[in-house]
Amino acid sequence: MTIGIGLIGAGWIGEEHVSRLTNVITGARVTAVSDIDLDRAAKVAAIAGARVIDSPEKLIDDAEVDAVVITSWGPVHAEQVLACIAAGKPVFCEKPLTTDAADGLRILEAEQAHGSRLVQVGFMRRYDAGYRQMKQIIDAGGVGAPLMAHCAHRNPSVPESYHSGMATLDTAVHEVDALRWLLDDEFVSVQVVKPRSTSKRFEHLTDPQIVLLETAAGARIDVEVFVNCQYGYDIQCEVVGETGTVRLPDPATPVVRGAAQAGFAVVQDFPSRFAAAFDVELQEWTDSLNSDRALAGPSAWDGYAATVVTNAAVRALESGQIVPIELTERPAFYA
Ligand code: ISE
Repeated sequence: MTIGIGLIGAGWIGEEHVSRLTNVITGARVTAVSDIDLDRAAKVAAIAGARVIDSPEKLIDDAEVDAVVITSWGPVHAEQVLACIAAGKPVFCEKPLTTDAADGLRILEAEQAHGSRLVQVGFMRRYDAGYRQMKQIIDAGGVGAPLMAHCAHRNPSVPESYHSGMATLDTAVHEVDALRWLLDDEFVSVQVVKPRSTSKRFEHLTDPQIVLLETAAGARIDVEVFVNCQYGYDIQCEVVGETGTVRLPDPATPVVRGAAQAGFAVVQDFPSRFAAAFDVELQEWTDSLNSDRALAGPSAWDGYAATVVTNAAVRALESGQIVPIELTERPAFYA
């Protein structure tokens, strides 16, 4: 069976996903694209030979759209996801599921009222081979009970539109989800520490930031977010357990020796760093829709929980305080 996909939001990630769904993923075909910029929508739709539909609402209701991929701007995700649930259509929503945790609660309620899972959130690190190996090792007890994790999330640079809150809302949100998943634990508090700022940033930005998280089981996680590091796109993660440590491998790439040095190239952007993860993520999503298996990827609960943490982190950045993270009780539906 081939699932008809409608894509909302034809920015660069939308374009990447349309190319991926057209050229890499089997069992799905992009049938419709919508974007407020109709020229952009037309350009991206052309990749798949899809139709342009001039509103997200019409796209969601379209007869050729069996499932929806949302790659629009974060603040409009909530209403678009809710419209998909109302139409009873599966929806893959890029992170963040919502920018405001209260909207996440509305999505949880709507999906439970529908009675089965429709929502998957695009936390692609869960599909990265290195992270999956770490997860297997931790779950098998390979390092004992996790006590700490040290993470770094570095981008070479960010545009002027990137503001200080985005360090958690947009960037460290990946570590928030990956660590909840790796440790199978929820966060209970967050603090954001500001080291000396780099001179290589736009004046308004606090960069780097260190995000300190505490889990319900008492594990402590530090995430260095440094989005103007200049040298590359670098993701590091080490989990320290009672009997050992496990570290995310760097992407496999040749080690070159010469000129009295040995080293390997550092990836420059996240589409390259996580290209394979994006492929696996959308293929597994498509396969589960085609097989009628329940969705197994990051759920609306995961999207909601991540937003509660990142909203608290923004308050922590602004106040300099340790901010408690208060999740609603996890519904059995999301057990
Ligand atoms: C971007 O939205 C991402 O998802 C990237 O993984 C992250 O590194 C970057 O900082 C974000 O802006």
